[in-house]
Amino acid sequence: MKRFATLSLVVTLGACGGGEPAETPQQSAPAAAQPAAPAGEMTMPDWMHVDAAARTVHMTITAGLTDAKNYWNFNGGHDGNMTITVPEGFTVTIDLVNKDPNMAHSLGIVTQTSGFGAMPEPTPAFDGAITANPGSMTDATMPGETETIRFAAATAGNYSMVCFIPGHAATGMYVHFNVSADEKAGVQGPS
Ligand SMILES: [Cu+2]
Repeated sequence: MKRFATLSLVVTLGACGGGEPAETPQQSAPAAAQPAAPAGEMTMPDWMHVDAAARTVHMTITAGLTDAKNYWNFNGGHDGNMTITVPEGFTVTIDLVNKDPNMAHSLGIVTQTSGFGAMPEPTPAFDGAITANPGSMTDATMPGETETIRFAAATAGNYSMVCFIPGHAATGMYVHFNVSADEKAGVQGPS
């Protein structure tokens, strides 16, 4: 089912005073430095479940869980301010739920960890680690839909979870995704 939402644009009009000095023209700011990956203690949020005996991880990732970045976030994480860690060799199942009222999203795990362009290469780091039609505004995971992917986190290392809808990762729709060689699992950052 498609849902439609009305966007209200609130425009604040400044007073048109006659005698005020003109504002100094803004220089174009240099590109913001990539924020460091969060370093705090790992926690196990209720959206992530690890079965050590079965060597599986299940997580529910909601695009637009909060309104941060105009809903362009994964469980509220964006701009690399969250790190999800899974143990190497475990089978990872991710349910991508799209709660953004307006916009398609997608999810994939890639080797790139920063500096995303407008259209990230939709090549997953692990077989199966990407949702269908990930760059399509009309055929990716649409508002109200859920899509499930499953893959083996085969090789330890630092990866990213990104959205491939044009402009989303560049705007900040990515979080860190690490595969731990020493069986660690959990989340750092807002969760
Ligand atoms: Cu997106």
